[in-house]
This record gives sequence, C-alpha cells and structure tokens, in this order.
Amino acid sequence: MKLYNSNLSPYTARVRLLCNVKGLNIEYVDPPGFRTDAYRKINPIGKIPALELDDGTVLPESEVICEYLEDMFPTPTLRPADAHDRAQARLIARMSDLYIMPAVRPLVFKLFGREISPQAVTEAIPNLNAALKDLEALIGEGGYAAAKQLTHADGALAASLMFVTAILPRFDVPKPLEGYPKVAAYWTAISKDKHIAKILGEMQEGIKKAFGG
Ligand SMILES: N[C@@H](CCC(=O)N[C@@H](CS)C(=O)NCC(=O)O)C(=O)O
Repeated sequence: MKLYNSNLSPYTARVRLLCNVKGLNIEYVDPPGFRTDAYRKINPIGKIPALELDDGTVLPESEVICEYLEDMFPTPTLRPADAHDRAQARLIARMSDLYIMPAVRPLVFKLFGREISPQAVTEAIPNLNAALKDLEALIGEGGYAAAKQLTHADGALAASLMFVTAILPRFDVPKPLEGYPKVAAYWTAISKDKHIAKILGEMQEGIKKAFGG
C-alpha cells in the first residue's frame, strides 16, 4: 500500500501513528501537488492523506483511512474494547477535526502566503479558544484523550495540538494552552508517549522546513 503523505500534515500524522503501532509496511510518497489535476486523478478530493490499496483503490480522508486500517489489521488495536470508551475516542477525534483544525487553518494558510481574508485571520484565535474551552470540558484525564490508553483519538488530537502550539506563537499567542489546564496536562503527558513523540517530531521537522524557527 502507498500513503500520500507529508510530515507537516496533522492528518497524515494520525495515519502514520496507526501504521507505526501496527507495524504496517506502507510506502510514503509525496502527492503530485495539492488539488492539482494530476493528484485529483489519484484522489478526487486533492488533499492528503490518501491511501492507495494494492488493488489500486484509493481511500481519501484520514478518519476513513484509520478506520480501514483498524478493520483490516485489528492487532494491535488503537480502538478501546469498551463501547463507551470507543465513543469517547471518536468524540475527541471529531472535536479535533471539526473544531480545532478548522479554527487554526486560516493561520496556517496565512503562513503559507495563501490568499485569506483578514476577517478569517481575526476570527481564528477566538474560534480556537472556543474549541479549546469545549475540549477542556470533555478531554480524558490520566494522560490520554480517552480510555486511559493510547487510541486513535490521540493521533488526531496530539497532531492538532502540535499545530496549535507551533503556529499560535507566530501570531502573538506564546502560550495558547494557558487557561486550559486539563488540555495542557494532556499535551505534556501525551508528548511523552513514544509513538506520539515520533509523529510529533516528524511534524516539527515539517513545520521548521515550511515556516522556519
Ligand atoms: N478532512 C481531511 C483534511 C485533509 C487536509 O486538509 N489535508 C491538507 C494537508 S494538512 C491538504 O491536503 N490541504 C491541501 C489544500 O487544502 O489545498 C482529512 O481528514 O484527511
């Protein structure tokens, strides 16, 4: 199998977490540009990640790819056994995808020099604070996002928080997790998990390469 990947991307990082934990033999390749005609022929959405299966089928969307890898390669698993814990893991992964990442995205686009409205940039930090406030109320305690064990939610959330803590200081918010003690404690604890540390290190390299610092 082949993963269209970039070390910078939090969405690809969460897929690499599963590949690493499961010991999967997956080739990582650069896409031929984003949203280009050449890449849309491979993945019509034009974004990374996309997983190309051995029969040529291509799966877009990080969540879908993670679920597929869990279904196909169930051992070891990042899905908690208990249904309630699974729901909590899915909830945190969705909060990351639906609220945290969309709040940070305009700032990332701005750093990339993309055309982005001043209003979107102005609204980004309040939107992010609203998302972090909600996360503070729902995040698991004990060092993991859910279930007191490493789950696929940690791939999603830790990668998002890597973006938050690396990007916000470039917009005069040096400590973006200040004011969210449970989220900050989670971030400190999860960064020490060896599988998470690996994907965060790769993201850090990608961020440095793209934006310097
Ligand atoms: N919902 C998608 C989001 C993927 C995404 O936005 N990927 C970014 C890289 S971090 C991308 O490919 N962006 C290209 C673009 O927007 O032009 C997922 O979970 O896979």
